[in-house]
Amino acid sequence: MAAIPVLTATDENPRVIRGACPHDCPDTCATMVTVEGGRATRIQGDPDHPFTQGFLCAKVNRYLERTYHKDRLTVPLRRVGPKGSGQFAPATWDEALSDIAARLNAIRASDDGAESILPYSYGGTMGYVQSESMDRRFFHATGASKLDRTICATAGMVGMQMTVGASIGADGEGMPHSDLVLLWGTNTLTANPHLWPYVLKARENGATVIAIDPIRTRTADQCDEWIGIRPGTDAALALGMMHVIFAEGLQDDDYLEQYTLGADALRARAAEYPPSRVAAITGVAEEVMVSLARRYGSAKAAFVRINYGMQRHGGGGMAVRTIACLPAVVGHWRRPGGGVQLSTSANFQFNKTKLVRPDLSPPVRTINMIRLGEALTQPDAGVGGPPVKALVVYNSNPAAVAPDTNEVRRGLMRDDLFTVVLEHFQTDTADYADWVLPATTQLEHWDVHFSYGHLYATLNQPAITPMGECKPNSEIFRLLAARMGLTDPCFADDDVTLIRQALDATHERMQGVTFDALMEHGWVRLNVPRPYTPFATGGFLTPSGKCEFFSERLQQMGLDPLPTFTPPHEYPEAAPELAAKYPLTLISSPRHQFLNTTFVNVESLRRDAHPEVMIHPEDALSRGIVSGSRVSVRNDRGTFHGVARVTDAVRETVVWAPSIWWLKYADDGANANATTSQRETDLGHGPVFYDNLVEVAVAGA
Ligand SMILES: Nc1nc2c(c(=O)[nH]1)N[C@H]1C(S)=C(S)[C@@H](COP(=O)(O)OP(=O)(O)OC[C@H]3O[C@@H](n4cnc5c(=O)[nH]c(N)nc54)[C@H](O)[C@@H]3O)O[C@H]1N2
Ligand SMILES: Nc1nc2c(c(=O)[nH]1)N[C@H]1C(S)=C(S)[C@@H](COP(=O)(O)OP(=O)(O)OC[C@H]3O[C@@H](n4cnc5c(=O)[nH]c(N)nc54)[C@H](O)[C@@H]3O)O[C@H]1N2
Ligand SMILES: [Mo]
Repeated sequence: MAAIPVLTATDENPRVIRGACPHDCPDTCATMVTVEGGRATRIQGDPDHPFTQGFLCAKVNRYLERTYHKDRLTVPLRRVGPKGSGQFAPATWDEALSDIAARLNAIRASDDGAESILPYSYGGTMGYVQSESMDRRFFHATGASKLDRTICATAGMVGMQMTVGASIGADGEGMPHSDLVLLWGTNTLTANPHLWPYVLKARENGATVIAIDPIRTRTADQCDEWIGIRPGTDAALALGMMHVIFAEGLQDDDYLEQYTLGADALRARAAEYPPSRVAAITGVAEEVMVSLARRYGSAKAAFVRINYGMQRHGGGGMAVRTIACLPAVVGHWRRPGGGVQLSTSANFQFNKTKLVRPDLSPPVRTINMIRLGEALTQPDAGVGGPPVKALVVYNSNPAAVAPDTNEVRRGLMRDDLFTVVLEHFQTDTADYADWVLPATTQLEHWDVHFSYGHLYATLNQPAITPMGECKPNSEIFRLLAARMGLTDPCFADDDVTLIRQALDATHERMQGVTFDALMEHGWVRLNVPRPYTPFATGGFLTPSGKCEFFSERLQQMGLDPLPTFTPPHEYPEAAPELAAKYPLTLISSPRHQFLNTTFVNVESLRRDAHPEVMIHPEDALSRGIVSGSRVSVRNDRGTFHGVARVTDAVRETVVWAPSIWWLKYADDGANANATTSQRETDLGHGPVFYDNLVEVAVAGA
């Protein structure tokens, strides 16, 4: 590929500015933005970056269209109509900041105190500066309640912590050395597309590629095999694989002996999962399961890419933990391309303490973000303490993404709730705000990024000046801190200072990750070998230093210390009455062209699309549904509608509603989260978006 000239900011036009894709995706691409006459005219992937490899995804190729969208918010807006009506009038920054500062300070001074202020943020941008620095300092210093940011990954994260010790796993760059690739609960081509070239290289080198997913996704379609497992039953499949591996002597006794804890106990547990039992639980035929186990057991370096889809079930933490045991049973961690990868995030050791200043916070309560509905509608926020009286939302769109949107909306409608939303667009959440503040995009601000799918740190330099009166999140919190009389000198740090503080890290993996190196190259590999084999000779980050099949920590938490199959909350066998009413499991994983709710309003990506519901021919037939029928999807929590597509790409009793739609683009003002619950996973207090029984029926026009 031709080299792209990278010029410095002082050179003549056109300039190429290096950046980072800010989105919540494992790929964290290195971008190059061409700027001509002050306007960004082109965005492309860095051809030299080992993961980005010069291409961007369907969505981020449209980043300029999104940035220059006619609906970009460019001035502060004050609500002038009823909540939810979307009626706003422009205001000055001075008016907005004065009013917000006065309202928040009044709450702090009231009997309920500062804990009745709740920040709400998630992955709109993944950069440290705009998501985890000045904002956190601000809320810490005001004494606001803390937010437990569980909405995506904590079940799996804790599952990994309990087993290998941290969110660390196999390096994708080793995948070409693999002789078997399992894409297990991951829609790679949609959600992690920059891993795909490595999957193809492994296959060129002779590897078989297998997808394990209740849906035959576009990824599964490209694999050599698709195993259409029943949702929420992955731990049983993994235990069944271990059963066969131990029974047939395919385990690596030396690795087990040296680097694991509880191998005998695991072997006894696996013995409880013979193929017949596993087939009954998982819906995977015995011979398919046994063949998978044999191939896994006899492979030299199988790469198991698990992703977050499988952990969105009641037993999701245990599912991840159980699968994470597999490479230690067969010793695949020893070799490049072998092991399991959920996330690479814990390899990055930025100086978060300096960034977020936890010392500024008094002891306060913590509210779980997936229970926002409950927090806003129950007087003691469901966790004790004062009611939530102010909500400050940034980098998130909870009206559409949080589970149980009907309860969330009842909360957002409260007249006594003061809501501030920092946004690029008038989202469903912004419609409920008292103040909407216009925020900059990644083209307009500084940032520095980790990745959860590779091992490169990336810098983002601003390419253009902020649109209209937009300000970076960091600046908005800086200004609010000043208005509210917060005087700690840390509120004066500018964005480049924040980046330098993040990089002020001592961990040996961070050596060489410096501001100068990032300014020069745009991205820097962590100080680890390439490919990286973190557990080739043990070195697990658990208390014992071993891969913990037996976990004393789980035992202390009152949980099963060994891997086990934990059924979903809405498991038909355990809840026959519920299943009689609602016999189908709804999966609402991402639509290829959307990034959670980001990009839904970009016309070239939404096109003429409408919410869809994929249903198996047998399930459709018995309900009189044909492709094109308008259907309702419903349970006791709520209802949404979509257009049916009858397809054998979903297994029987599973329906798929590609997500996450903006409520305002749906003809009934609802999306899949009308039906999802605020219940938590077994580990990590995570959401159970796909552990969701529903019924589907033909609906009137
Ligand atoms: N294009 C695009 N890319 C994205 C996103 C996006 O919205 N759009 N979102 C980003 C974010 S925030 C995240 S967290 C990741 C999400 O991406 P992934 O981690 O890949 O997660 P999901 O897409 O939620 O689910 C992946 C697959 O798991 C399957 N699945 C569901 N339940 C089960 C189960 O019980 N067992 C098994 N084996 N499979 C199951 C689903 O059918 C789906 O195909 O992607 C990121 N990348
Ligand atoms: N039913 C169902 N629900 C789900 C999921 C699912 O698969 N199914 N997935 C879940 C998952 S994995 C996740 S991670 C969450 C995602 O939930 P969120 O993190 O809320 O993600 P988005 O919906 O993309 O909303 C991010 C918002 O941040 C804004 N934003 C981006 N950059 C900036 C910035 O610099 N400043 C400010 N102020 N705003 C910015 C964007 O405009 C966008 O509106 O949703 C969860 N909800
Ligand atoms: Mo996510």
